[in-house]
Amino acid sequence: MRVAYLPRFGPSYWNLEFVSAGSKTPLKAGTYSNAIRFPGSGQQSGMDVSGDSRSCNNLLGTFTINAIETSPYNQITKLNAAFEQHCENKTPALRGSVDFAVHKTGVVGNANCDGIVNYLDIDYFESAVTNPADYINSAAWPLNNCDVSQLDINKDGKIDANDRAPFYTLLQ
Ligand SMILES: [Ca+2]
Ligand SMILES: [Ca+2]
Repeated sequence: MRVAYLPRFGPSYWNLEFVSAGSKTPLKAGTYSNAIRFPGSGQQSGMDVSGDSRSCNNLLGTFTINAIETSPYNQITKLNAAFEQHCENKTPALRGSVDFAVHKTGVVGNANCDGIVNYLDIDYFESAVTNPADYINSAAWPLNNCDVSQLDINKDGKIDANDRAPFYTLLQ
């Protein structure tokens, strides 16, 4: 799971990654202790909080998921978590929390999350249909908190080629 804070302007950014041991089990509410640097290992959960070009080579930490929700499209729609991270396994700690929710514009077909549907959505829509994971994980502003469900134009629970015809109808 990855949450990124990438402001449109300014130098500051944060990147937060959390994963359960073995990367097999979806994260749920609870505390994950003795986490090592993302992606963890088969026995240890993984985490990595970095920002402004600073990060740990190795780390030991703990993170607590207070609330997490995902959409049928495997997008994180809500996250409330706290973390403590010790770079290079040393005593000084980075402590913080993240409270995140997708921006639900409710505008069907609005692929670039700017509130309206027009030709500027075409490239983003095609990216989502071709590779939904890439679209969801896109580092490009403003997609990180876009509500992906608005690209399921025909409301069948999937974002795929079957949404193409109704999408282009929206643009007419
Ligand atoms: Ca748009
Ligand atoms: Ca669909």
